[in-house]
Amino acid sequence: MTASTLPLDVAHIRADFPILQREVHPGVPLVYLDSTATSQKPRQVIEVMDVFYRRANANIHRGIHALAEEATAAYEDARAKIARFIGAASPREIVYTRNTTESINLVAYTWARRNLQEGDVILLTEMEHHSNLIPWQILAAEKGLRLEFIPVTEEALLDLEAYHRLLERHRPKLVSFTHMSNVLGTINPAKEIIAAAHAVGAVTLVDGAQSVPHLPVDVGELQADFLAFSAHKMCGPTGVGALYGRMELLEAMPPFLGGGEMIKKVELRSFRTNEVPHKFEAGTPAIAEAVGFGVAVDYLASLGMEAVAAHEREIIAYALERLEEVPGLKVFGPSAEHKGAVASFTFQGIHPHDIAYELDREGIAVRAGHHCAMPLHNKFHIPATTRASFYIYNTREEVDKLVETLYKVKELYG
Ligand code: C6P
Repeated sequence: MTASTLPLDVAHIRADFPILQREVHPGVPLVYLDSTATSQKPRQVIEVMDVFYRRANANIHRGIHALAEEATAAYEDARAKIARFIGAASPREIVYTRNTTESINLVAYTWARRNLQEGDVILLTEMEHHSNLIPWQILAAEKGLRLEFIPVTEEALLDLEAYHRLLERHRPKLVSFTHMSNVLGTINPAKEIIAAAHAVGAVTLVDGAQSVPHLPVDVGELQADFLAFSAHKMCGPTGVGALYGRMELLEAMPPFLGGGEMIKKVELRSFRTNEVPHKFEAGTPAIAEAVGFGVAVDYLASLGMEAVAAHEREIIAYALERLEEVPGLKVFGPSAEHKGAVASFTFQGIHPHDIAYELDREGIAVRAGHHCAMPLHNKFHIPATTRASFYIYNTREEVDKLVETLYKVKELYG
């Protein structure tokens, strides 16, 4: 299959991403296989942010002048687009944050700190990114909470039987899990996990950092209580992310950070909080970035998330097939049908940093290391992996280039 017969019109998409036209070294074009770390940005996003600063820049929710009103409208329109993109009932259920990490911390420092008591259990999984682990470790130490973990099987899937047993045994107050692993690519059955958690009265938080950019995600369909995600992994800018929260929960939560915008009334020794979502948005936010986030969501919606997911299924199936041909290379993660477009691998004892260095010499950008998931690497008894990840603009030809270059690396280090 060539680029043009893939479920997306990849040639057309690639033309929207200026960075993909550049050479990384003289005469060496970029092959960007690191979208799990951050995606590239289409010109539509870059341009809207440029236009914002050229024409509409002002602080929001504060001024009465024309620019302030335009900036506020653009910021709030973007919130409405993000809400529609994930099927939220109202834009008010979208809280702007800096990123997924801050979204999860917001829940830890407000909802969880208010509602969890000593001895309560938070159920996580063994495949969490540090962002969905450390906030809970910090809170557990502060409040005497217990952390339990859904095990990962040898096939790199969550052990759902163990999950049901853990729910019965521990009756957790919160189940917080990654929808898609940034290392294994495992796509977890979020709807089933959430339904079972709700059956024992637990609140659920979905780490959507890797799912929202790559799969159709609808919070109504999932019945998620909280969903955290970042703009920069889904064609948007860095510095802005979102927390979706069910309105009833957001209404009852105390504020996160204190300062301007999150208040309705202030006296010297007291304050009254603003309405949701402003209650959680203290200080001047990343305004141009939020506007860029809205356009990123438009961009993905115009492609269609079903088509995005279908494209990635094609690419990862092809990548797995090609990588498995390479002697001495071992890809971690489940079989293609359970997997997003992420291939983390070890390669016959060659250090992942050496592999990444050699790939870079050929213009191929991958990530090497523990990918902020040290416990998961420990589970598989490896310190690090090399990770190639794919998105809407990647082609089979780029997979071929990766594989060819890996053969060269093997010759060099083998
Ligand atoms: N993973 C990676 O290279 P932030 O940094 O807050 O936007 O996203 C954090 C995060 C949370 N959960 C998952 C599953 C993630 O993959 C990430 C970010 C990047 O794998 C950067 S460490």
